[in-house]
Amino acid sequence: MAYKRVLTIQDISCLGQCSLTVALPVISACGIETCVLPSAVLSTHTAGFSGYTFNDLTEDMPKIKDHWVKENISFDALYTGYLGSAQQIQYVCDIYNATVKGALIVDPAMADNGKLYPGFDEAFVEEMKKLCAAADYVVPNITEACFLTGVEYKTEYDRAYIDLIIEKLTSIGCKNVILTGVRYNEGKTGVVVYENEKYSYYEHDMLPNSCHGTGDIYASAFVGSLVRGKSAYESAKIAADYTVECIKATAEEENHWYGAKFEPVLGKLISMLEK
Ligand code: PXL
Repeated sequence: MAYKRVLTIQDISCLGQCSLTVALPVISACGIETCVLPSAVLSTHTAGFSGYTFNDLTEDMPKIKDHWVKENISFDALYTGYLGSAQQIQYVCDIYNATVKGALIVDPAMADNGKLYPGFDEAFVEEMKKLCAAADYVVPNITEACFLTGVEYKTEYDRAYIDLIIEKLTSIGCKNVILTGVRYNEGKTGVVVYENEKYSYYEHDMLPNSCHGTGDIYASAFVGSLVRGKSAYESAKIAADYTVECIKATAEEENHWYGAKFEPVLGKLISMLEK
């Protein structure tokens, strides 16, 4: 396997098992050099903690890009997650155009369970649509897909609803879509992979406990596998199986509410990738 270098742009939540503290170890475990550009530094993530600090690093982005361009630095892929401001989206596009030779993978990390995360608004969603339109792969959950498309958020739905979301995502310019958290059957959940205009679905057991940060674990494992050269469907499946292992590992301890214990099962991810 050729040695690949990925750039990921998302926040550092100092504590919280999300964003860069997940992407860096997970993609590195996939055997890929992982360079990081923090979009913001927070003392914790914003889901369940109060009084967290938030240092927006928007102004660093163009300076970092200029230095990389001067040094002739380039990346094989760019993976974006939680961004710190609407203005960052144009800077991210500039960084992509100036330094990245391969795929753009966008996790429009901004919402879950029918709601935007604190600090995000319609102006951010509008900018995020532009980044998604430029991406080779977008990895939204259903809430994020609804904000991007204007489709009403539902928790009970059928295949026609998911087809409508996919159709609307493609009409705003999304090329390939990995839609997470798609539940058609009791006790099950899964992921829709819409690639080259073809729909596939990977279904697996839905565990009783849910954890914060699983979207970031999922997207990071997807990116690691994709950049290693696996297909989008195989990567979506590996990422789902790995995320299930993380949730199972977390269920063993009741008080671990803020994130998923992805570290003890990194070996399982590596084994899945080697098959
Ligand atoms: O996991 C998504 C995420 C990333 N970064 C920060 C968050 C969240 C979700 O709430 O608050 C800072």
